[in-house]
Amino acid sequence: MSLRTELDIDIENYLSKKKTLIDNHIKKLFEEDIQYKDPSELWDVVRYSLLNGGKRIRGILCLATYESLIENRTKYDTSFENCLTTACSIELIHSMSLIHDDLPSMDNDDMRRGKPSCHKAFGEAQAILAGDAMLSLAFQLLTEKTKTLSSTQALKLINTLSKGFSLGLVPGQILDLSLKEKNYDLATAEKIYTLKTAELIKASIICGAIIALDNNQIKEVINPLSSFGLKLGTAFQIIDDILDITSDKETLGKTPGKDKKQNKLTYPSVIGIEGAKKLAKELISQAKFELKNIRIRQELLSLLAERIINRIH
Ligand code: GRG
Repeated sequence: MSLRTELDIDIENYLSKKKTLIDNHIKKLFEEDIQYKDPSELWDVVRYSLLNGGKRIRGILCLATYESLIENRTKYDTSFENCLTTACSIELIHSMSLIHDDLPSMDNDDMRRGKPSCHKAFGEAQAILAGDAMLSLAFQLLTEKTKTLSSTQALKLINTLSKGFSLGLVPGQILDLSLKEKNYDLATAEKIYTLKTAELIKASIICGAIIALDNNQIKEVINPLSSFGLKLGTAFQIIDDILDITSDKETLGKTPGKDKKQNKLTYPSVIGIEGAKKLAKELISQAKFELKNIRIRQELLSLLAERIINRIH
């Protein structure tokens, strides 16, 4: 693998190669380690939900941030594997949130990534428990399989991802669930989107920086990168909500039109589809601007940001 140079990135090729790397790393983990086989009633459910065609955007953003910040080849080679393991942890957290999101007591969806959602395939108890195992396994991997990282770095990764979950995803989900049928406004939509989606995207980007940089260097980039991640994450969720209205079941891999049916607060429901598209574009250009004042090769993250608003699923 070579260190990327500016101006020669084929973004589709980059996304596909990194997705394959992450998928293979997850498969290797489950194939090699006997702990993750017994009882099959648990690990088969985990495998079903984890290896079912996710885009791996969050894991890829972690790798891309790492690659955009790292300055020497030797360090790149030593730590790439740590970054790949971290990308797997991130995808474990993300995938378990989708399992729980699909449950009847939450978003109640029968389909995910083009297949029956986890509880539809295996039952509710199994889906809840598989999610629990995936969340804790994500943190276990960061302590066991990132051996060439310092323990300070490993702790920082754990802190960043656990905060993304406890202070991001979960509060965002609870606000989202409680808001149905109540007054809708843009500020509330922004708060929910930031928590539910953007915080984990931000955390994924910060993890890449934690692996690439030392303590002092991190201080210089943390605020602009956090802001980049939050803006990108909000745009990502806005596009998700637009696709819920404009796309079909086959392309989406899940049931479209659910937000309207459930009377959910979304950007399109407050400012319309065109207003939401415009806002997503504006957020991406603000996000890209955040990269201008830090020591980072900007092109890869900028291209990924553009690609995220042009996505079709
Ligand atoms: C486990 C207690 C507990 C709570 C979990 C369910 C939950 C809290 C949070 C849900 C957050 C959620 C589902 C946000 C939606 C984010 C989103 C846009 C998901 C779709 O992401 P993609 O398009 O999916 O990256 P793929 O399938 O490509 O991975």
